[in-house]
Amino acid sequence: MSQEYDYLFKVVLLGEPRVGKTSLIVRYLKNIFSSGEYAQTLGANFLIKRLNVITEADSHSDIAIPAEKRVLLQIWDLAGHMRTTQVKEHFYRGAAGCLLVYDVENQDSYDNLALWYGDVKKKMPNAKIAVLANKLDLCEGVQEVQKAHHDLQEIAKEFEAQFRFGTSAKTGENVEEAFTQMTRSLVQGSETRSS
Ligand SMILES: Nc1nc2c(ncn2[C@@H]2O[C@H](COP(=O)(O)OP(=O)(O)O)[C@@H](O)[C@H]2O)c(=O)[nH]1
Ligand SMILES: [Mg+2]
Repeated sequence: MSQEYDYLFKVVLLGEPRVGKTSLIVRYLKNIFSSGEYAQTLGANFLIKRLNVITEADSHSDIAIPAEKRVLLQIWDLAGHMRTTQVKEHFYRGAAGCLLVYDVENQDSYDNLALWYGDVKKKMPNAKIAVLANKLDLCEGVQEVQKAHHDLQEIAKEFEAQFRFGTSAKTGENVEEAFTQMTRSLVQGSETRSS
């Protein structure tokens, strides 16, 4: 029997309680949104998503043909109100990518993201990093949206994040894009290393 996937990656979501980590995962996996708080994790350490990504043609290689890769994504969610210091080793172990999430309407969640980032640098120094500014749907007017994007740009630069997205688990804006971009980036990273 042929193997069912080309790559398996572990991706973790980090950030303060209530920023919408679980909602983002539920939106991505089930394409639904519930306005109630998800009290706990989804009852498991992680959830699985299968997806195919097309890698970009590699200009440094003779074979400049984009290829489709089958990926199994292991998405890890944080239980309830775990604080950074309590995050278990097994949560970080083997993670290839990290989505750092804050809430655009919650300044503390923005300020405290540095604590999570510090953890990431210590525990998973080679992980690819994305910063997600979630709840973008709550921004009112052009100015607020602009400020949100400006803040996001600043923090992504500070964290040397590979990419950043303004998201909304409520409307679905950029949710699939964020996970797909992370996956594509992980595939590309692996291909470059192995060639
Ligand atoms: N308006 C809005 N509310 C959101 C969004 N994402 C999550 N929420 C709400 O924020 C609260 C916390 O979400 P939850 O996913 O449990 O956050 P977690 O603790 O980070 O996992 C819930 O009431 C969600 O319905 C979003 O993008 N927009
Ligand atoms: Mg949660």
